[in-house]
Amino acid sequence: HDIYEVAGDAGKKTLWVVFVLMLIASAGFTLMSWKVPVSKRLYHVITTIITLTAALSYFAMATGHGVSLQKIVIREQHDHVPDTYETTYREVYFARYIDWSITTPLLLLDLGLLAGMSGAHIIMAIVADLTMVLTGMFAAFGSEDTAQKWGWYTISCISFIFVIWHLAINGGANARAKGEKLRTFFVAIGAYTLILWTAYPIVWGFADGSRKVGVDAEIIAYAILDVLAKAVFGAWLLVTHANLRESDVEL
Ligand code: RET
Repeated sequence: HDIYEVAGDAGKKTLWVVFVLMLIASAGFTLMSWKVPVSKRLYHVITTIITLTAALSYFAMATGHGVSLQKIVIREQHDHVPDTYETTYREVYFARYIDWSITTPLLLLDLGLLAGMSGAHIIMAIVADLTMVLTGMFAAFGSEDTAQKWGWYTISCISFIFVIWHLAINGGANARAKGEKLRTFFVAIGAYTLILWTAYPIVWGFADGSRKVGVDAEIIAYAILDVLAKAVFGAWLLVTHANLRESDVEL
């Protein structure tokens, strides 16, 4: 009578739906790239890699890869039978962290190029971002309510704050220098990104963290966030880029 927290039908269907949506987005971004000269395709390429990577990650999760059944906690049973224990297992979808370690740096690259940040500043934001994702993965593999688990979570959140702070301060200053139109767009898509990205550690806290939310709800919450943060973000960026000369990247 161990307890298993695993995906049900709703979760599994959701994984397949997002796989298809990410493929459609990738195809759409590729078609859009063919409408502009090669020299203007950098955002298209970056953004297509983002949704393609997500498609691979969702294919993995939908087919049962990239997920491990993690032993979370062992409790003594209080049914007057001595020495009997109940173990709780929960699925940890570690494919997400592999996905995020590729896609979140590329999202930051999109935003960094848009703002006109220097290579060095973009790399600093990306290193903090990778620290956030990898320490978040260690948190996910911790046992229930340990200092280890929440310690990693705290380190991940601090890294996240550094990413945001860096993008807002350095990115904001550079975007301002590129004129009013670009600054307005950077602030809008930056705020959109900030709100969505902030939802991830909140979902994590209720799902992987305190396990108040089941695996299906976790899958659905991340699915909505992933579609908004990757596919909708990408569409918005590419459509705006087509009509905003200041966003052109000189390499
Ligand atoms: C974790 C848990 C530990 C604390 C923090 C997290 C932040 C995750 C973020 C993920 C963003 C993902 C995106 C994916 C694809 O579009 C690892 C959940 C701070 C910010 C944008």
